[in-house]
Amino acid sequence: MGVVNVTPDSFSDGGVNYDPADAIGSARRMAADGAALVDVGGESTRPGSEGVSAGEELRRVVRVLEAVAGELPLSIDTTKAEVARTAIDLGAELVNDVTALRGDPALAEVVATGGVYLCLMHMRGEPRTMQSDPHYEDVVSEVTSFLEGRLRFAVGAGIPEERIALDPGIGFGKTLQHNFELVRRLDVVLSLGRPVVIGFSRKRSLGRLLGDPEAVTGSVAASVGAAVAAYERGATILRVHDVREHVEALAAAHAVADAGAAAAAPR
Ligand code: HH2
Repeated sequence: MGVVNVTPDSFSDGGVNYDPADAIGSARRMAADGAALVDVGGESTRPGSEGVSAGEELRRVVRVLEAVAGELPLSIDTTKAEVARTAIDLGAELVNDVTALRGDPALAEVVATGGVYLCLMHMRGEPRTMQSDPHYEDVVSEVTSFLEGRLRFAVGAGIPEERIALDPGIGFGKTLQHNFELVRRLDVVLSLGRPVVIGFSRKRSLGRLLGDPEAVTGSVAASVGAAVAAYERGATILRVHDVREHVEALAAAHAVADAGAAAAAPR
């Protein structure tokens, strides 16, 4: 899943794709580089961000969606029903909601009636405050039981279970240790029986891991390492900014897994 943030302030690519022409070019390049899906967003959820109105979000994303809809598979990164409805009308196939249907009470019905896929993500708190001293007794079991509850809620709202993916929400109300522990024990999240999305790409934990305590982004190389680790633990959707690098690394990791499967097959 390639990331196109049509925003001035996203934590790692803010401004890069704020001009619709740039965003359209990026989306096309990501698809050409091997992205199976391009996730378009018009609101930053970086730590400390305040959010924008639905009108502003639509102003940012509609021209991009209109230009590439039908040409490449799209998802919409939004918490708002109005934005999701317009994106679905324009051809988006997945709604990526970082609030896991807790933000806008009208969103579940929009997803259900639109017949599209849904990603439910874990977030502790809200973007404005989520990174101020997050605390868990056991991050993996708490995140997993939250996702299980949101999955039940979504199914109860009429969204078929087989259309739902789950995401532990790397960097959303979590310390560096929490983020790595969630990937290390991804089998617990996978035990819910749904595909798992991981978005470690360029996140600050990767920069802090490499020795900069004030980092607000992580390097591409560290992002690729985290993505491969997540893939090897069963994640099947990797949300990334640097598509080509990830596709190449994952092709190699996949070839290793495939070689193992071939060796184990009866002759
Ligand atoms: N991360 C971000 C935004 N949306 N969605 C899912 N499912 N998983 C994630 O990890 C995730 C997400 C934050 O990254 P980005 O979009 O690059 O930045 P910003 O929110 O500042 O626009």
